Amino acid sequence: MIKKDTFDKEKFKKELESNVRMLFRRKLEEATPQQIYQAVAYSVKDDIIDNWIETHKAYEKQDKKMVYYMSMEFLMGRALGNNMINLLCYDDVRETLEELGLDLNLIEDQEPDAALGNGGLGRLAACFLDSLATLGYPAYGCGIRYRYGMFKQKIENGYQVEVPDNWLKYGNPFEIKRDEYAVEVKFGGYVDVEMHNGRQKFVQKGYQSVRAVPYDMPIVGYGNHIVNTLRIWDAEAINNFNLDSFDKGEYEKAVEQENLARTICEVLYPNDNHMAGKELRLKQQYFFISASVQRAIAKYKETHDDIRKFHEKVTFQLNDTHPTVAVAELMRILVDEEGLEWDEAWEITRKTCAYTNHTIMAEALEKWPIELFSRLLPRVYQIVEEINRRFVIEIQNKYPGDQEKIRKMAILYDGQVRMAHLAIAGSYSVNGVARLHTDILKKRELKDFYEMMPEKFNNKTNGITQRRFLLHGNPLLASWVTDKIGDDWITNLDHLKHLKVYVDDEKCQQEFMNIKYQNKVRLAKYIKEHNGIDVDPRSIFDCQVKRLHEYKRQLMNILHVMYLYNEIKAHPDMDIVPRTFIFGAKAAAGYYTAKLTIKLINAVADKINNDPSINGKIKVVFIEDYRVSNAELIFAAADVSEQISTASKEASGTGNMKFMLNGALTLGTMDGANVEIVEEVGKENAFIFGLSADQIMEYEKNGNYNPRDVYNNNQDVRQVLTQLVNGFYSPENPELFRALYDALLEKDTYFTLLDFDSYKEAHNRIDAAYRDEEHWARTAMLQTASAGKFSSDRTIEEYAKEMWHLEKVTL
Ligand code: B1H
Repeated sequence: MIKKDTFDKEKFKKELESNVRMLFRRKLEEATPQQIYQAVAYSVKDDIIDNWIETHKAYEKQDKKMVYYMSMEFLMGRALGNNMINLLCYDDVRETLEELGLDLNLIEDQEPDAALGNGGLGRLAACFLDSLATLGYPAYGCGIRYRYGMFKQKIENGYQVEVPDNWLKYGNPFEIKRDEYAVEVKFGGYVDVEMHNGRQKFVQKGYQSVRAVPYDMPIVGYGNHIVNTLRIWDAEAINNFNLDSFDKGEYEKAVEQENLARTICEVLYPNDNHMAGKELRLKQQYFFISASVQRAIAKYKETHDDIRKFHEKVTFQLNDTHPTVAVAELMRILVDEEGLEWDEAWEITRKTCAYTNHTIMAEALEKWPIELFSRLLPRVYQIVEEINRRFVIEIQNKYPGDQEKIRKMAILYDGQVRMAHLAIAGSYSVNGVARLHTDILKKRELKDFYEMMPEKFNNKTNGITQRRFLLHGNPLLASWVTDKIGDDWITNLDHLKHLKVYVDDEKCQQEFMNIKYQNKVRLAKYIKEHNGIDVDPRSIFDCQVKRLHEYKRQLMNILHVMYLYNEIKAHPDMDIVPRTFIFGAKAAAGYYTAKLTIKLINAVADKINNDPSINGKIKVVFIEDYRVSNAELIFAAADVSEQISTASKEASGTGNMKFMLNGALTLGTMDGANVEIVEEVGKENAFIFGLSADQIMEYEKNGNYNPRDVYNNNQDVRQVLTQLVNGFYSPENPELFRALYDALLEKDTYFTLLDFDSYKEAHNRIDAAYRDEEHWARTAMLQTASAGKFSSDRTIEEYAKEMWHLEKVTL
């Protein structure tokens, strides 16, 4: 790793001591680990501040175009380690702390994850911010400062229990409250028309409002002195109580506004790939979008006088449809407050906004009842109506007399506001997140829109930041790679391809597998501490970590484990390579089937791990509270990466890339970015199975799949299904898993039974392959060597060049 030339150990120690004294009135020796974490974090922040100021000065001076990445979710994880890595002082700080008898790993563990996101969509936003800063692109992340992030998961008696995530309990040393940039956001009331200088003016009256207050978090670029900003908004009550002067009506309104302010940012909705449809969620969306758009316009106007050129300096990237109200809010401000004509405002809006689609799951499609939308956002709704009216005319002009097109494409239809349609109509770009996903959007989900405006559609295959998921998460492999090929890979992941010359080198193979082994020991230790389970680091670590969702098919994985267990019991001498099946997953709090699947995994784990007769041939581990920080340990230790979604359902996946980067072999369907992973590494170096997206979509269209046919013809499937309802894994309640059984036999929406045999056969191939140590080592190394494409640096360069047209800042 490039060393920072300016690091002064003694100065750092003094700072640390002084921070502990200032913050906690203690000496370093007396400080708790949490207090030491805070003190280190403040020292690191001190290192960041000047660069942060300079970066923003440079942006202003060079007047470059800026992207605002609008997202309801930023799954940042921990900041301290990442910031030190990007400041190039990680090793120096580690050594300095060692001299003081302190262990940096333990100090890092004091920091709560900033879990302001659910899963892939939120983590993608975090990786993008890292890449934007590292590449030197002017960017803001805009989001919500949830009081409570993603819930903490406890496993009690095998069941998931949700515990509030009070991540701000000890304060957040990296954030800065920017009260000076607070703005007002209005909800409800009605719209009045007033005449101003002979022009109609639409005024919202009788509303409730809150004060949106931004908190800024630094986003440090890698070794380039650039510090961008993640701006997350908190809500405060707008009026200070002054009881004497309030009449009854005002008093009630004040109380209501206080409540509104308290509730808006209270908690992240914990649904991945699912629309909650709650009024409070829409309030959250409008809250942070109105605040962000108001600030973006105010900032633009500080240094520019022609609002008609707004889109030349600003672009809004909408992270799925959740921030789509930005289209209407920008129109509202341009028309009502800046006094532009509709057509001018619409042209600016369409040139400012761009929309990324992240899913084709029907239950995730955002539609708001017009009743709710118009009551909460009366003026914004009028604007949506006008956008819709004009859009429908456009459709009619293109397809005269075709009522069907209007039915399918209108923004307002059937009493609902269809947010994806608003996003497409109001954007200059619509992109999917992997090639297959974008193709499905064009051919099926958004076919009508693609035919009407093909020029808007494009693909941007997702990526991940190697700074967190290799350099920080897997220091052993990171320094091995650097030893072999130099450290250019840290900012140019394509360089990993230079590892290919080593894949047949026996010594390198051994080194590579030895590092993998040490990472497995590290994870085994974590598992022992957290689960009390002994796992053998020489067994195959077979991992599936991601949100729990039926389409991701954790159920298929555990059914296969149940099958394997039956086989071992039936053939005690069966020769199989010992395997540790590792799961990590949170289920949305209200998702019954998902929660029952967690209980099943834990029930299977209990039985198998405690059956001495199988000699530890297989073990099952459910890692509690899967999150960014423990994910880093899992990716580094994995041999096999389970990416087994029903083909066509996983838009991209990004965990697949993190595993690949760390040398795990993919066991997967031809879904999402798996397709491109296989393309990079070669089909012979992955374990691919199952129906293709086309085959699945054919079955869905024709409705001609009957899971009972599989049940009737497949003895293994019959046996494991029966074990769901005969008490084999739940003697105290034999019917416990009935709902899973019924779902599989009645519909099997996600083709679990139909793919089961092919999945089983792929597992057999893994068993066989692992026995050839040399070949496995070669293949594992090849994963890392072929992962170059999957850097979020590559993704962001594509967004910046092909869509946003950003220029890099120079410092
Ligand atoms: C993804 C979501 C998502 N797609 C609704 N859609 C949400 C939808 O709270 N909600 O309402 C939250 C999340 N998340 C994921 O995005 C895809 O499933 C992954 O395949 C993809 O890799 C990731 C990033 O593009």
